Amino acid sequence: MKFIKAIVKQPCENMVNGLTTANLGIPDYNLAMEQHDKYVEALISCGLEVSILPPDNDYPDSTFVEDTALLTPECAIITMPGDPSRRGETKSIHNVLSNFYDNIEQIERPKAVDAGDIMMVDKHFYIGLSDRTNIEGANQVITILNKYGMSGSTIDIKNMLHLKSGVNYLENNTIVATEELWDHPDFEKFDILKVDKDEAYAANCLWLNEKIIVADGFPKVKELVVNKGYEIITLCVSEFEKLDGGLSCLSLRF
Ligand code: CIR
Repeated sequence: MKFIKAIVKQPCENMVNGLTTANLGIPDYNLAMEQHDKYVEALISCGLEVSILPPDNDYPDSTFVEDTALLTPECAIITMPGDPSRRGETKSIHNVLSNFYDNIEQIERPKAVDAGDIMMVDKHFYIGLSDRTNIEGANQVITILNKYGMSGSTIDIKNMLHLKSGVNYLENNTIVATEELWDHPDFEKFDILKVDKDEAYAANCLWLNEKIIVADGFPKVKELVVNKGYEIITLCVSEFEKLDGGLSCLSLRF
């Protein structure tokens, strides 16, 4: 797998009104902008060409572009975000993706899918059933994937916002996962880097062309990833953590 391009959207001042369960306080917009700039630099240093979309104050959570589309080697699937306040975010993403994809599919209401619930492992996609993604939405994604010669399956999740809040694929048959998923039968075949409860946030690591971006401030996860032989980049994303967002949420990669 090689990623060539990424799409990001700058945070907006209205991010202070974003959805959250985190209890970590209100994000500092200026600091979020600085952290976002560093995030873009990191993507570039991993070899990606990055399209930077301007902020959109109408959608406080719109910097979390990952949720708005599933990008596969064969097609893009525009999602139907599970929270009504985020549904309008897909329009600008659809517009920009039409510059890159001939095949663009669309999830329709009342189905719901946030792509933060979808983990790609080669041509198979694990889809978390969460408060944001329902079975009808997941089934529509699987039907579309099948049409393009790919496959998908569902995973029930409980104590996390999105599937990728708790598990991420680091290529090389390796996943990094929080406790809820360590013994999941679907993940038996993988080598699992086991993330302790107190560092659960950092399970949202991002594999990009042989490097792994890890959230700063989580020494045990950093050690796990380094000991596995990966080259890492650490980034502080504290202002996005305040809105339950992690490293993967901040970009679409393809
Ligand atoms: C939300 O609750 O929708 C945003 N505050 C955070 C979205 C994070 N996205 C992700 O995990 N893919």
